[in-house]
Formats: sequence, structure tokens, C-alpha cells
Amino acid sequence: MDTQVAIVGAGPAGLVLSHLLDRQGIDCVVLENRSRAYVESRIRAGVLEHSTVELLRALGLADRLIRERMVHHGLEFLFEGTAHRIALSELTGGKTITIYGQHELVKDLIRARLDKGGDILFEVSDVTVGALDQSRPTVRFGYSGAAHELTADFVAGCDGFHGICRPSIPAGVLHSYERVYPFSWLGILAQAPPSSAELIYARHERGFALHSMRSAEITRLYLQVAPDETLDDWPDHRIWNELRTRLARVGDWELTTGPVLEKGITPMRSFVAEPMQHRRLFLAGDAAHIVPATGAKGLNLAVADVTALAAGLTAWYASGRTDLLDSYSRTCLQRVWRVQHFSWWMTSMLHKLSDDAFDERLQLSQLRYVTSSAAAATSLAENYVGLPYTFQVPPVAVSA
Ligand code: RFL
Ligand code: PHB
Repeated sequence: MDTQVAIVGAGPAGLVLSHLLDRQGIDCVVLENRSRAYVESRIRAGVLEHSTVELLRALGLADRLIRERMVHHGLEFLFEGTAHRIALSELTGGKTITIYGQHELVKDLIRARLDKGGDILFEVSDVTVGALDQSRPTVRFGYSGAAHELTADFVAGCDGFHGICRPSIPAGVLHSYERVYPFSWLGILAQAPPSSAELIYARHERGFALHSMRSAEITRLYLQVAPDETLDDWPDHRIWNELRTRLARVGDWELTTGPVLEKGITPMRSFVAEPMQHRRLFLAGDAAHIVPATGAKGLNLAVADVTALAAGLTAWYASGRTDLLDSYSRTCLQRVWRVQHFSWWMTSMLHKLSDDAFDERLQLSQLRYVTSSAAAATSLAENYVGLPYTFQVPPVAVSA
């Protein structure tokens, strides 16, 4: 088997990259070790930045998203029993955020790719990448009971944090920067109408809570829990009681409840591997970096990475230019570290970090500041809706 770009991983990074390359007439094959049903039902992100939506729209991939999404113009911070609104759109010249489940987006991206005759191989096994310093690197894998070898000009490692691409890079090349937080998120999806029109980020003395949603009938809720806790420690009634406590506010407000459709626990971690390239292997998305979910940035950052990568590959195939590929890692890491800082900052401001009263006073002071100063609120808002791309975007406008 032979292609131009071998893409490992059919998450948002790999799938968006496959569409960007297709738009440029560049061949690619996507290899995914899970089944299509599994990746299409994996519940994860919900918040899409303004530029993520604009890119999907320009690629002609946003029809269902535009029909079914929820557009939000603001969010709330809840602390000391009082909610404070951040007017995201007013503070960012009209930008909005979009609520649309990551698994719905993944479904749209897969369907559109297959409809165009694109190659996505699901349930591949034992993927290994090799010959990275040759002009034609190889990806070996098992598929339908047989061993295969795919040769390509480039390999895109879009296989997430636990993938094989990053560990294939020889020892000593990468530097990792990491912070593991002393808490996790327990997330539930509930058959219950949202209790509020907007997202609520709550700082409470018992720990962080987040009210989000997926539709007019489905709520998505999160609780800060201890890192060693399991789902067995959290029967549904305990989850609802804790959410009710942490989301309580002065005045009239009630938490809507309903059957829990899904629950899971996610550790909170910040991680960056530098550089994001080794020879002909380019890392993108969670394969290269992880952010704690408090900033709602991971998927958006994955899309930004592959947009920069597609620009580099487009220039290389069009004219042999190597400058954009050579600067890929440097270009991406600027945004990666901005987003790392924002996500760490949101996490530190909102979670119970310790029993130390000094930490608590600092958090409350910061929350009062961002909810009362126009300058501080604007800084938060422009990061939350997503800063504009500072790099070249390959031509994607729908013209034909
Ligand atoms: P993914 O989505 O992990 O996709 C990687 C794909 O690679 C496959 N894979 C392999 N395939 C072949 N061979 C191998 N050896 C392989 N190993 C792995 C995997 O099966 C998978 O299909 O990475 P990608 O594409 O970089 O996308 C990143 C995002 O998924 C992630 O950053 C977000 O989900 C993070 N995130 C959020 N991001 C946002 O932008 N907004 C949000 O609101 C938001 N909320 C969240 C989140 C993540 C969460 N969890 C569960 C981690 C909320 C939560 C709770
Ligand atoms: C979500 O809706 O899943 C969500 C919203 C905001 C976050 C993280 C996750 O910060």
C-alpha cells in the first residue's frame, strides 16, 4: 500500500487533517485501532471555538453542526453562592462558542470522508511507524487478519495521548513538560433539560462543578473528585446531591435531574512534548499535548495543529517549499503554550487545590477580578472563544 500522507488516528485531529489534505488533492489513508461504532460514541468535548467552526464551515463539513448546535454568547462563574456572567460575544467583537458533542462531529467527519471515497481503516492492530529518516517512511499494521505495510511521504501522528507515534520517536529527541493535578473530573451525561441557558463554572469549597449541555434535552455535568476515586464511589444519587450542593446559588434556581446516560472519570493533566516533529513524523493534537478540560481547548487545539500541518504539506506538494513544514513545531507550540497557560489558569482558579486558606483567598480574589474588571473579563473571553490563528491556513473556502 502506498499513499502521500499516512494518518494514524481517526479522532478530530486525524479526520480534519484528512479533509484538509483532500481539499488540496493530497492522498491520505487514516488508520484507527478502534471500531467506527466506538469512536462515534466516545463522549468527550462539547465546546467548539469560533475559528474551529469557521474552518469546518469553509470545508463544507458543518451543515448538521449549524443545524443542531447551540450557540452561546456568554458563560457564568458561580462562587460564594452568586453567579456572574461573562458576556463573551460583547467582549470579543461578536464571537460565539458552539456547543456540539465531539462524537457528533466525529460522525460527521467520518461520513463525509467515506462519502468522498476516502480511506479510513478501522480496527487496525499493532501499528508501528518506521524508516522516519528515509524519504518514504513506513507504517506497519494488522488488518482483517493480515499484516500490511503502508509507505508514505509523511506520517501524521494523530493518535492521541496514549498512541504509538510519540513513543516511536527515538529517546533523547523529545522534551516533555508535565503537570498532573491532584484531582479528576467525574462527568455525566443526563437525560435532563439544561438547568440554565449557559455554561456554569462553579467554584465551591467542596470542589469544582460544571454545568454544560448537549441539547435542549441533554445535560452534561462534571464534578471535581479525588484522583483515586472510582465510579463505584459515585452512585447516581450521590452525584446529584453533590451537584446540587456545588451549583446552589442564592435565589430561585433548581438543578434539573434525569436518568444518567453515561458516566466517566478523567484525570486532569497538562502535558507538552517538544518538538512536535521528528524527521517525517509530525505529531498533532493530544498525541503532542494535553490540557486540563477546564479551558475547553483540547479539540480546538488539535484542529489548529492540523490546520498548520496541512498548510505546510500543501506548500511542500505544490512547490517543494519546506519552510512551513520546518517551522511547524515552532508555529504550533506558540498556540499550545498560550492554551496551556489559559487551561492551567482556569483550572487553578476554579478547583479546590488544598485546605490552605491562602489558596482560597487568592482564587476568590481572582474570580472577583475577572467578573468585575472589563480588562480582565476581555482577556478571559478572547482566550475562551479562541485567539485567531497566527499561521497560514490552506485555502479551504467552498468555491466549487
Ligand atoms: P483523540 O480524540 O484521542 O483521537 C486519537 C485517535 O487515535 C486512535 N488511536 C490509534 N489509532 C491507531 N493506532 C494506534 N496505536 C492508536 N492509538 C490511539 C484513538 O482510538 C483515537 O480515535 O485525539 P485528537 O484527535 O488529538 O483529539 C483531541 C480531543 O479528543 C481532546 O483534546 C478533547 O476531547 C479534549 N476535551 C475538550 N476539548 C475541547 O476543545 N473542548 C471541550 O469542551 C473539551 N472537553 C475534553 C473535554 C476531553 C475530555 N476527556 C474525556 C478527555 C471533556 C472531557 C471530559
Ligand atoms: C463539555 O460540555 O463537555 C465541556 C464544557 C466546558 C468545558 C469542558 C467540557 O470546560
